[in-house]
Amino acid sequence: MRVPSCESPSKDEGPTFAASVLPAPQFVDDLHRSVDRGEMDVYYQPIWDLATGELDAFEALLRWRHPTWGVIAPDFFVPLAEESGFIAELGSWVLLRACADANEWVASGRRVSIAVNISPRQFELQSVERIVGEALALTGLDPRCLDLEITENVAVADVDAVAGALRRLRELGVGCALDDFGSGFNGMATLGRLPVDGLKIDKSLISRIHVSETARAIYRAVADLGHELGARTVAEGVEHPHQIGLLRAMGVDRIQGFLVARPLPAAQARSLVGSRPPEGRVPTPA
Ligand SMILES: [Ca+2]
Repeated sequence: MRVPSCESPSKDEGPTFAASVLPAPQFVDDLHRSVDRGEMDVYYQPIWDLATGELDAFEALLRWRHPTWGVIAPDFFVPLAEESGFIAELGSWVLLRACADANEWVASGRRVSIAVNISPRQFELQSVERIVGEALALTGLDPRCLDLEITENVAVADVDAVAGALRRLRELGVGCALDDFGSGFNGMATLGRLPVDGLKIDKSLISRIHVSETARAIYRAVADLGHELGARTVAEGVEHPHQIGLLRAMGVDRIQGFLVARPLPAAQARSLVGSRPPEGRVPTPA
């Protein structure tokens, strides 16, 4: 099995392992033991409100510190976990951990939401409604502080069953955002069938908005679509200062990206709760 050269998803820990050939079975075995061995960690990438400049939420992102290969990006190991079914255990673990951390931050006095990615495979393998309910009950987190991020690929599962589960969770106050919107071809259809209240616009659409009128027009159309549907929009992958003013002019609600904040360990994320982004790198309050 060829392991792609990859770097930490936050780019803040340097390169991980170089392109190599690993024995797949051993690698998957390692993955299955990673949680018990304490090698998995959850990092939190801030999401800022574009109008107020204040911290609004964190997206929980997995890190795997392999004892031999170093930090391995989720882009590589999550597909393996989905293939083997381990994603059910891993997904439950992340959800519980993220809810516990978020509840601690909320208890400190300031409301902040936590966004947790749910794999389409999880809907096939387990009751997402049940594990969300268990995580909320075990941690005491206010359901209104939890957002689930799902991708359009969720349509490979029974989309009506998924929609039903999400509606019931929504009645509890749990939010749901369609992730990486604009990266595929079926997003529009999925958007119409699922009760989403958030739209995360894929980072592939933002990269040229500060240099191309065409790119801006496409981005504006996607953001307008989200607003027409009553969804809060999040710009993913904000990495250029000139993008912020353009996003504000388009009425985008929130921003996430290396320009404003990289994924942080839990302790650093906690210290950010209630703060504003560093001066000069952030939109000033509208
Ligand atoms: Ca996501």
